[in-house]
Amino acid sequence: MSPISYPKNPNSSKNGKIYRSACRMCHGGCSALVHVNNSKVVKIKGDPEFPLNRGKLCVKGMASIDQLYNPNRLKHPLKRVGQRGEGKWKQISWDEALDAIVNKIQEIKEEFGVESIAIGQGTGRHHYRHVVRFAHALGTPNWCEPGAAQCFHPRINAGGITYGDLPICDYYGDVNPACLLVWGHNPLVTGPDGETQFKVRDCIKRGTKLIVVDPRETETAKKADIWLQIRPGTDDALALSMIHVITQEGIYDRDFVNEWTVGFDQLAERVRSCTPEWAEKITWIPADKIKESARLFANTRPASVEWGVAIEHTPNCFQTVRAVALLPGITGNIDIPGGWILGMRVIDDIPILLDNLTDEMKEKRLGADRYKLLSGRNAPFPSAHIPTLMKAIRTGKPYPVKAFLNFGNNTLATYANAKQAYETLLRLDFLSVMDLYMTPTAELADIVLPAASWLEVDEVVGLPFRSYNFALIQQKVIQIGECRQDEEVLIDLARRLNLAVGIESLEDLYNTQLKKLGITFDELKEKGFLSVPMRYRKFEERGFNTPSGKVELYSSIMEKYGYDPLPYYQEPPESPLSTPELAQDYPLILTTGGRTPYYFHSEYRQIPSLREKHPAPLVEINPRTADELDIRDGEWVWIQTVRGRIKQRARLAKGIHPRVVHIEHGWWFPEEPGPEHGIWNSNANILTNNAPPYDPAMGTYQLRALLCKIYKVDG
Ligand SMILES: Nc1nc2c(c(=O)[nH]1)N[C@H]1C(S)=C(S)[C@@H](COP(=O)(O)OP(=O)(O)OC[C@H]3O[C@@H](n4cnc5c(=O)[nH]c(N)nc54)[C@H](O)[C@@H]3O)O[C@H]1N2
Ligand SMILES: Nc1nc2c(c(=O)[nH]1)N[C@H]1C(S)=C(S)[C@@H](COP(=O)(O)OP(=O)(O)OC[C@H]3O[C@@H](n4cnc5c(=O)[nH]c(N)nc54)[C@H](O)[C@@H]3O)O[C@H]1N2
Ligand code: SF4
Ligand SMILES: [Mo]
Repeated sequence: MSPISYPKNPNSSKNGKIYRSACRMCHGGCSALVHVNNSKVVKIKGDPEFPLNRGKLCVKGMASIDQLYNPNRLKHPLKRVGQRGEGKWKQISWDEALDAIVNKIQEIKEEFGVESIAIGQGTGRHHYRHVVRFAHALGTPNWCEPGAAQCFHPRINAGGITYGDLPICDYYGDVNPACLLVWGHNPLVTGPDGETQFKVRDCIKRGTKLIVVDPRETETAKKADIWLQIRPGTDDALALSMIHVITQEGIYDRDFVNEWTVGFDQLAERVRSCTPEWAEKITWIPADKIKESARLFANTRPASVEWGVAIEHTPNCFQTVRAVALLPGITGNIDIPGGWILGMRVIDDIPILLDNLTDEMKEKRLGADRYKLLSGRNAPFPSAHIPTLMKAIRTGKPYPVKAFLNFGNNTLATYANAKQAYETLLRLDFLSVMDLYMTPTAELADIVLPAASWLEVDEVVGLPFRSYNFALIQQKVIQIGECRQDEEVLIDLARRLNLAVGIESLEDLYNTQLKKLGITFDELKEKGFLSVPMRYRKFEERGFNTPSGKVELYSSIMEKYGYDPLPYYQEPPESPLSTPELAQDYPLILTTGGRTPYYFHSEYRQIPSLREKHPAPLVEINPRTADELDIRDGEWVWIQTVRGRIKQRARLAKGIHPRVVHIEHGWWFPEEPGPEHGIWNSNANILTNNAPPYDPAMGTYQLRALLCKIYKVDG
C-alpha cells in the first residue's frame, strides 16, 4: 500500500496517511482521498486533482465509511445448519467454506457435467469480469447477471454491430456537446459511470441545448430545452419518427453518410411511414415537438446521445437501442470533438478466457440456440439467458442445473418475477452467496462468504467506462474481519480446483492490464491516475470495426443471425394497445426502477445516513390520478399487476403523466426479521414479468412498460 504524496495537504503526516483510490459505491469512478489514522479510515474526500469528479463525491460516496464499519456486515464465512432458508448459521473458516464449495463443484461436475453449475453476479462491480473468467476457467458456459439482457449489453452490442464499439459522449476534450439528447436516462443522478454526473452538470451549465425523453420530469428533464414526455415502452416509435424527420427533410450529414455509412437508403425507406403524426398516437408526444427535437438535434453541432437503461427493459429492446443509436450516425456526430466518441482503451480488459470453452460447450449455454447476441456461440460477451436458466433449475430441462454460485447479487430483489426466483433457488442442490450483508437471498444459501467493500479492494479502474482514456488506482487500505475481495476468492477457488487457467495472482493480472502504459500496479499506486488526450476521427486511419468497415445503418451482423437488419416499432406486450381487455382492470402504465441518489439497486438500506434521507419506497403518481383514487401524499398504497401486489408510499408529482405510475426497485428492509427481511412488502419485481415474449436477439424480459392499478391500503 502506498500513500500518495499530495502537496496541497499539509496535515497529511500529522493525521496519518492519505491514499488515493476509486470510490465504488456505484459503478464507480470518482477519485477519492482516503485518510487512514491508526489503522482506521477516518475521512474520505473527493480528489480535487482528478478531472472527472474534481473534488466532488455524491451522497453515496460520502457514506462510504458508514458502509465500511456497518455493524450488520458479514465478517466471517457461514455455513447453514438448519433447513434451507431457516436462517440458522454456524461460523466456519475460509478453508472449510472454500473446500465445501470445491467438493460440491466436483460432485456435480462428475454426476451431471460442468454446465450444471451456474455462476451468478450483479451489475458491473469491480469483480465483474473475474466472475466470468472463473466460470470459463471452470468450463461452464452458464454465468449470468440480471443486467446482461436488461442493462448495458444491448447498448454495447448495438454500438458494436453499428460502429464497431460502444460510443460515449465526449465531455473530455476542449469542445462541449452543443446539443445533448438524453434518452431514458437521468444522468444528473445515475449512469454507467457515477462520475459522469459531474461532467453532465458542467456541460449543461455551459449552455448545451438539452432534449430529454422521459415519462417523468426528472432533475435532468427540469433543465431541458425540450422535454418529451413519452409513454413508457414506445421509444422505438419516437426514434424512428425522428429519423423520419431527419431523412425526409434532408438535414442529415450527406458527406458522412455517403463516405462512411452503409444502408442509408434502406433506413430512409424503413422510416418513410413513421411520421411524427403516426408516432404521436403511439408515444403521446405531440408531433410538433418531435419535429422540433429532430431538427434541433440534426442542426446543432456537435450533438451527442446520453442514453440510459430505460430503453433496455422491454422485449423490443435491441431494435429500440439500435434506432436511437442511428441518430448520431446519420447526423455525422461520430468520433468528433463534443460528439459520440469511440474508445481510447489505454488499459486492457481482464481476459474472460472464453476460448477455454469448447464450441460444444458454447452451444450448450442456456439460451444459445435462440438469443444469438446474448447467449449465442459467437455473442460478443456471452451469458446465459436468465429465464431459460431458471427454468432448467426448476425442471431439469434441457438439462439439470444443480448449483448456483452467486458473487454479489440479491436475486430476490433484482430478477424479474421475484416469487418465481425464490421458488427456483429453493430447488437447488447447492447455493453459495458472497455479499457484504445477510440479504434475503443469502438467507437461502448453504454457504455465505463475506465480501470486501471498495476500501478493501485492489483494482485498476479504466474510465470512462469502455472508453478508458483514464486509468485510476483503487487500493486496499484496510482489513475488516475476514472479508475478502471477490477476485481473490475466485482465484483461490480456481487453484483449489486445480484448474489449468484463471489461477494467476491479481497483481499479475493488473500488471498485464497496465502493460500498454509501461507501468506496474505498484507504480500506479504511486502515480494515482494516468490519462491520455482524446484522439478523434480514428476511423479515418483504420475504418470502423464492422464487417464493412463503415457505420452499419443496415446491420450485416443482424442479417447474418436472421434478425431484422433495420430497426422497427413493436408495441410492448402488455399495454392499452396490445392487451385492451387487461387494461380495463389495470388502467395505469407502470414503469419501475428510476434510480434515487441514495441507493444502488437493493443496497444501502442499512446505512443510517442514507436511509434517513429516503426512509421508504415511493410510488410516483400524478395528483389528478391520486385525487380520483382518493390517495393522499405520503400514504401507503397497493400497486398491483396480474402477477401480484406490493405496497409503496405515494409521492404526488405533477411531472408524471396521469396515466403512468413509477415505482422504485430494490426494496427490502434489513431491519425486519430474517430470513425474509421484508422482501415481499415493496419489491418491484413481484410485479414485473419474466415470461415470453423476449427480445429476439438479446432475450430481454419486461421490467418496464407494464399495466397496473393502485389503491389505498385499508386501515
Ligand atoms: N444512485 C444510483 N445510481 C445508479 C444505480 C442505482 O441503483 N442507484 N444503478 C446503476 C445501473 S445498473 C444502471 S443500469 C443505471 C441506470 O440509470 P439510468 O440509465 O439513468 O436509468 P434509470 O434511472 O433507471 O431511469 C432513467 C429514467 O428513465 C425513465 N423511464 C422509465 N421508463 C421509461 C421509458 O419507457 N422510456 C423512457 N424514455 N424513459 C423511461 C425514468 O423515469 C427515469 O427517470 O444507473 C446506475 N447508477
Ligand atoms: N424492477 C426492476 N428491476 C431491476 C431494474 C429496474 O430498473 N427495475 N434494474 C436492473 C438492472 S439495470 C440491473 S444492472 C440489476 C442490478 O442487480 P444487482 O447488481 O444484482 O443488484 P442487487 O440485487 O442489489 O445485488 C447486489 C448485491 O451485491 C452486494 N455487493 C455489493 N458489492 C459487492 C461486492 O463487491 N462483492 C460482492 N460479493 N457483493 C457485493 C450487495 O450488497 C447486494 O446485495 O437490477 C435489475 N433489476
Ligand atoms: S458517483 Fe459513484 S463513484 Fe462517485 S462518489 Fe458517488 S457513489 Fe462514489
Ligand atoms: Mo443496470
